[in-house]
Amino acid sequence: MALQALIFDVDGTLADTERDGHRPAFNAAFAEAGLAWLWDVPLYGELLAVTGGKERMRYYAERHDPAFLASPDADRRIKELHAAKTRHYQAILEAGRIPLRPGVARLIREAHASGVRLAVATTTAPENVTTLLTTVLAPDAVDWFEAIGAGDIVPAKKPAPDIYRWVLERLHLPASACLAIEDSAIGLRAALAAGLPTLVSTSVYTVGEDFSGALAVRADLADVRLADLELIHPIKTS
Ligand code: XBP
Ligand code: MG
Repeated sequence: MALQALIFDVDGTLADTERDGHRPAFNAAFAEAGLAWLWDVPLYGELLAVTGGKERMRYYAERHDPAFLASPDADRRIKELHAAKTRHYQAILEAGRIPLRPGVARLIREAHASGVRLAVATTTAPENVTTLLTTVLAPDAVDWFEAIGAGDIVPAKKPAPDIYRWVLERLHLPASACLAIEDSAIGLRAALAAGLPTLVSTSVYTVGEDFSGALAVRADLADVRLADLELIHPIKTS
């Protein structure tokens, strides 16, 4: 079975969203809530070891503000902080401040036009995916994707393979017929654990990570055509 579907990671792969999108949105939510938490660029790079915004805040608080977690309403506050962060992040996206990375729009359009199916597997909240796609790709771009696996749809986030497995079930395809496109070692591990051949397009925070097991590693998708993906994909039509 030849290449039937592309499954895209979102943050870092479709767009470099972390440093100038998610990070300032977290900081705006912290300031609004009167918290003295401030995630600078290097600290945020370390915190990316934990996927999922709620999980990342909890991890930070465990190390830097245990008193916050000791409070009986800590879970509710984390949820509220995350909702506020998502609101700030949406505003950043809607202002057009986060462009798609080189080659992304062309590759997605090429796949869509050629009948190669499209899906998304991400740990970010679903509304962040739809806003990104509609603001910087096309107003109807969400409809081009047959499955959007995002956020809390599965409890175990990347590097667990669950979100990729969820997407594969939705597509009714074996992993070997698909290709995942990821930017991080954590995402690559998730995709490989689901059995997916994976191309890495490195991003601001992930350059230099260990991408063992990837089909190929590129600096971006600028020169990556659908035909190139069909060539590197391990399963070919005979
Ligand atoms: C990136 C992530 C997310 C975002 C924040 O996901 O790790 O946690 O940083 O998103 P991916 P939320 O690379 O899988 O797209 O705050 O919405 O959780
Ligand atoms: Mg990513």
